[in-house]
Amino acid sequence: MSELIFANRFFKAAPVLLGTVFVFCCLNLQGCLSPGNSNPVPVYTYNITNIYPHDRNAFTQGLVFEDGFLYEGTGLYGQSSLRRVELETGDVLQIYELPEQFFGEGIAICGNKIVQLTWQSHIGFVYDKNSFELLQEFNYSTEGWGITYDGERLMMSDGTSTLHFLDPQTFEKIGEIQVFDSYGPVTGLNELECVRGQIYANVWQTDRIAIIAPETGRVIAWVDLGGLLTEEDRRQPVDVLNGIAYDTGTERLFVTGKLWPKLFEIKVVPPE
Ligand SMILES: [Ca+2]
Repeated sequence: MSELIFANRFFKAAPVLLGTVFVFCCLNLQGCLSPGNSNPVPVYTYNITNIYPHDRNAFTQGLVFEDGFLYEGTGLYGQSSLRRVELETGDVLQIYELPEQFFGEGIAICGNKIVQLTWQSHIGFVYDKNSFELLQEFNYSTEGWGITYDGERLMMSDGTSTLHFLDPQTFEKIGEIQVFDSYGPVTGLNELECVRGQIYANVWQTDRIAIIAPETGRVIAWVDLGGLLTEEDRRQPVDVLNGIAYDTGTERLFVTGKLWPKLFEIKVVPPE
């Protein structure tokens, strides 16, 4: 009988206990995540240094600068491609068109190879950087969005807040980080670029780039790129900001967007 009474009391008390624990956790979580109670993430603005033409038909999903040229991966079924592009003119110097069943996504350059992801096919392609000859395919379990190379690892986004680290030889997964700011996880991570040891990430459907510490996943700054396109630029259909490339030699940073008529060289400006 006493065991029954104990059990009865326990189950009656359990919701109260669980409720107390839940409220306690929420208060603590709020304390951790509230921007007022943690170091606010600085928001950088930008200055435009140069404006270059960009193919209005390029649904930009990947952008890299190497050896004096832009390399661009484009998306959409039946329109996906890998391109070598002349910066100053926007002219497409070389193109490889993906089979129409593939929706091209991010690209990264590792040595003399170019890696290109596809959106939902779970297949990545590896090309010779000069000839664009298809050398190899590899598989991954998630969606493929953005990819970049830090000199040791490939870093890949999948539209969530996770960045996957891949071995550049075997394409096996070797680690991951969760990206967060003072409000919690940052989802929609898209095109990526390694810039001076940090990861720059477009956030899908926003005008913002997250600057991420690769060791922790913490967003150390936001770059607000609102206002890059003029009203005139937007008279024809344009899609979202997507595409970050960095020229390590001259420290130039380039950004563009899907179907944008322009590609911008910018400098990010920290708050005063
Ligand atoms: Ca990039």
